[in-house]
Amino acid sequence: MERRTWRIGTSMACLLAGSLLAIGTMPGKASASDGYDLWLAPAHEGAAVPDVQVIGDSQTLQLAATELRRNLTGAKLPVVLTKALNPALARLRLPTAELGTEGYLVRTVMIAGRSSLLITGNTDTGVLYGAFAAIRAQKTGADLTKLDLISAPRIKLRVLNHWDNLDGSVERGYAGQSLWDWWTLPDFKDPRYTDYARANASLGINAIVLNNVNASPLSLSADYIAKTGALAEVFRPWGIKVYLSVRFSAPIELGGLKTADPLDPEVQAWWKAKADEIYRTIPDFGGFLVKANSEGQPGPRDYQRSHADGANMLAAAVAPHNGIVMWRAFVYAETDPEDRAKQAWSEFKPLDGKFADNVLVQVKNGAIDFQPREPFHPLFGAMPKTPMMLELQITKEYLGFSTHLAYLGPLYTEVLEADTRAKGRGSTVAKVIDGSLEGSALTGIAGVANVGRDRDWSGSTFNQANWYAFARLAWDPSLSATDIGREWARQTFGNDPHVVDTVVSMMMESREAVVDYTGPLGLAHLMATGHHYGPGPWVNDLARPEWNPTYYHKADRGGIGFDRTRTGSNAVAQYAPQVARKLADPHTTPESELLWFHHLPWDWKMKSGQTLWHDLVAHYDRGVSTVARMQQNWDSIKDKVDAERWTKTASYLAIQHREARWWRDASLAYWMSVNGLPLPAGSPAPQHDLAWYKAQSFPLAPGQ
Ligand code: GCW
Repeated sequence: MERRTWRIGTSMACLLAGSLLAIGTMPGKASASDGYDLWLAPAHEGAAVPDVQVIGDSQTLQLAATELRRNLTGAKLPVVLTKALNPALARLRLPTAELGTEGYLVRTVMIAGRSSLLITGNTDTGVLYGAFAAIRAQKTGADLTKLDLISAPRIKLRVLNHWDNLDGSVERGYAGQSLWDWWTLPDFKDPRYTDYARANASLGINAIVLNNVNASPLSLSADYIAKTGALAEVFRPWGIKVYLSVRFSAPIELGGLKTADPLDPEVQAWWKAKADEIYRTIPDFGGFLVKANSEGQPGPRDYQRSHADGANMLAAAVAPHNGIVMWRAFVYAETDPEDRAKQAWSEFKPLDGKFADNVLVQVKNGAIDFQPREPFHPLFGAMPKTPMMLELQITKEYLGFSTHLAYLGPLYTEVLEADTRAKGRGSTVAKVIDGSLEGSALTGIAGVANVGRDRDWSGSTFNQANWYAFARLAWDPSLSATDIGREWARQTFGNDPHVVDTVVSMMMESREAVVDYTGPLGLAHLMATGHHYGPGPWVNDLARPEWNPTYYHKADRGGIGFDRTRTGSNAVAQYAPQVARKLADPHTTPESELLWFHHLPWDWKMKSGQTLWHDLVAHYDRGVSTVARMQQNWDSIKDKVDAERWTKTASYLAIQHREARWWRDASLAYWMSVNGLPLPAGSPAPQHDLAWYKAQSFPLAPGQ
């Protein structure tokens, strides 16, 4: 890769100061950065280039060597890159079996009489991951001569889902236009595609779905297959396969057939021929991702066929090429009066065991829709015979777009650590998706990408941490959100302990702040319509009942919350009995999920001893004051962070503070209009009346 794409626009002096910081010796100001380098800022120009020896011949090994030469500083020993099957390593008796197909080992050993840093794996990609692991270790303060790393990913498919449209827009994208310039592909391969692949490879992402799940049939046309092929070529040496979202009715729109019925032989033949065509151009094409019978998308239910019928038809088309199908369980229908939170389980649970071997069912973390907090989805643990993928949202559709600082590590680990109790204690969501609970061979995790053409890729420096955290957890779902945050902060801002501590403390309280000011105590889906920007708890006039916030909070003079117990929708019964029992009783339901499962009177006594109303207000207040504290923290490291990133973050925090107050005030003004209660003493009145909040309109909000 060309150096120029990784240029940091600044003076040598700053570069030097920054890189010294990076090895943890000198406090000072991190070098200026526009964020393009992500967590991979290169070593400074003057640093001694390490002696890197590659044994073997592949583009991937060469890329690994280039990375080490660019990034390692002060390596006192030679670095040797080679695959583990190299006979020269036999006498070292390395635990290669532990490494699988993508794992790595990094260790100081004697090779040809010289103490060397060996980076190895069973495959070229494993070696590449090892090189990035060594770089990461050094950048976070480890001594290269003492490195002893062995690691293999716990999840096979570590996927980014792009919701990118062919016209360049990105659904729920807040970092500019799509990275893919479909117009100039396949002829022009923007160097940025390589930089993107490299960033993903540095964290072990091995799969990219290029296009939106609300898919255009055109992406399966011959022209677009060629374009996809060009991207696949760029990604291949970085260990990344491409996948496509497909529109279920493509045989009609593209193929001119009269039906897309999955049991129709002509339809099956069309998909088979289409898969063959794709694989002729892209022999290692990964497979398909499908959103069917959801939010207006076509699907097998249009023909009275099941989701398994639909998925299996596509699975049969890609199976001869070792392709897979990721079939989303994010389904709910306006024609179905059942509680929206129950519909996916009702539809999919009976299909357990009916999916082909190369199908994974992709399930969002919660049963509704990527809200700032949701209880874990009841499908986890409920389909033991079906490989189940977890889908997380990295882009912050419901957590303040690109401007609010919300580190999602704690959201991700909260769901991964949730105990489904499907097979007794410790049946965590992580174990469901890494296959260890049921012994599934096919495992996967997907994140809805937050990247675009913004110079800093993700719309803000701190949004990069969410991409980073997703990928690190995809590799090892047992990592802690704090450790990941610390690791990211060190690579992003340098190793000054004060900076790292400050940044990590901001990150670790940020997601809870968003929960507090947008939807505390288990409230959710209270946002304004369409663009989902800002509060709209009063909205109750949309065509479909479950699109209205009032459907979710059910607030009235008597109380607030959605009764999902036996007296209500009984969604709790979809969980394993031990979990269901706990959630059926408001006294044993975690207060953070209270109003998700229960409709309670405003004067319900909370664990704090206060009424529900008072606690609710306290959460809103806490949300706003946490953002104020984050601002103060950021101010305290002004002289330690480069002006470019500091200023942008400070401006964004100011936006967040204003909008946190807006969310709080609008929500409280509305709740008070419903319950007629005064605010507790000391809690400031909303800045405007309810009518003012209702009158706000944002037709140009991004990401739609
Ligand atoms: O959260 C909702 C979004 C839609 C999205 C949908 C989904 C791609 O508002 O924009 O569509 O989820 O996940 O399919």
